Amino acid sequence: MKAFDLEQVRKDFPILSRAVNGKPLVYLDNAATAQKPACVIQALTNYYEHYNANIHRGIHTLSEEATSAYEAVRESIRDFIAAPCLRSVIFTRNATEAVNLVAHSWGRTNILPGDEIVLSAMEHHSNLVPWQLLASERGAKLVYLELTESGEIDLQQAASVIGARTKLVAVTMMSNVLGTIVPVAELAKLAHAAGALVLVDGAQGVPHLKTSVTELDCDFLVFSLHKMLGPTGVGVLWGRPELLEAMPPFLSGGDMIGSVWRDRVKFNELPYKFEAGTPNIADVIASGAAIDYLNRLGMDNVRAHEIELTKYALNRMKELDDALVYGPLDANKRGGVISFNFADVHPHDIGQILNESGIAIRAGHHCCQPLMRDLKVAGTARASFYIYNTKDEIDQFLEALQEADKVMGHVACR
Ligand code: 7TS
Repeated sequence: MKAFDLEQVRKDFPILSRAVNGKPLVYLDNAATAQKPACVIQALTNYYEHYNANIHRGIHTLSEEATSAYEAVRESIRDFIAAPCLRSVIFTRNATEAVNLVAHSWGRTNILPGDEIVLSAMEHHSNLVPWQLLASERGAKLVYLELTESGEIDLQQAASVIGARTKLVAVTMMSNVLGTIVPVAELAKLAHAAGALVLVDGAQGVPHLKTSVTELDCDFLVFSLHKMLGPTGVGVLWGRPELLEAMPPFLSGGDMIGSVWRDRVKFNELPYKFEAGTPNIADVIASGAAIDYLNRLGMDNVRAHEIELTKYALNRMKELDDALVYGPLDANKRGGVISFNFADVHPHDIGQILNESGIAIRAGHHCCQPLMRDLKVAGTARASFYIYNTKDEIDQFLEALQEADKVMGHVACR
């Protein structure tokens, strides 16, 4: 039985009916951002047409409606990540801003000279550069979880790296390059035994895997709504409430205050302490429609669909003699992200040839330059799937790749 009605799902996404270079669009760049269903686009227009107002301040009807719609999304997100309480769900601009919030607020208060921050070797720059800056400011050190040959976390090495000096383990839930699903709960066990905290970068994980902060056993979780059918400009930080209570504000100004005197300020309570200024009201509200859409499909079905597509694509890619595929080969151990190279062909050339057939993939370093250095490549081509992708699209992708392989010439793969 099909996990959901794929044809109906495709009809819900207006953009999927457009053509690119005279061919129907095949959108395989979902790890960068996902497309938006009509209900999300309508939620945006509906807000602006009917109840556009600033929130948390007005006593008029429009402001009350906007405030309750905005706060209802906080509750949807709390439920989506199975968080125990609402006040620990904080809206940011994106996952990157949420990591920066933790690095500035928790990091500057808690990281001391000689402390170690443990990252994996496949982190996106967003979960790497903020820690580099913090470490150099505080005299702390970055330590890395190395990957196995198949691009997975080596738990034995992790156990040898996470220790008394570790203050934080900051890891991705799913790699945006290798697709690897990280055993976060196992790492959290090691981290907590060493007295360290765990931050999970859920930018790739949360849109594709059923998520529970309790099961992950993490202390902070960050993610971006635009990768899960929502608009751009909305991210989330979830943190353990007792940690967030003890943290100083990140940005300051309106909304994050309780009372202000000429010479001092008393901060607002959670979550508002971390939401300074007018937030991205419209996009948060439309994010709620995205969450509702994913809930209607069911995250288990989303995952099942992606496993099926990934299995199919990995299998078909074996037909390409010249292709080198990175990451775990077992679709159950990875998300729907397939990075690959043809020996001696620049990934940008692959991307351009595919674009001529209306197929959108990404090529480059994917904001993971240290991982590219480990892989000894400048970049990779990357196809990434979501709920609306089909096996037929993967066939078109494979045909175009075979064509590209012919055009670019055959060079034996290593
Ligand atoms: N973490 C991971 C694992 C990511 O894949 C990304 C974005 C981010 C953090 C940052 O998310 P943002 O919403 O704050 O920008 N990844 C990608 C990608 O792979 N291609 O484009 C963006």
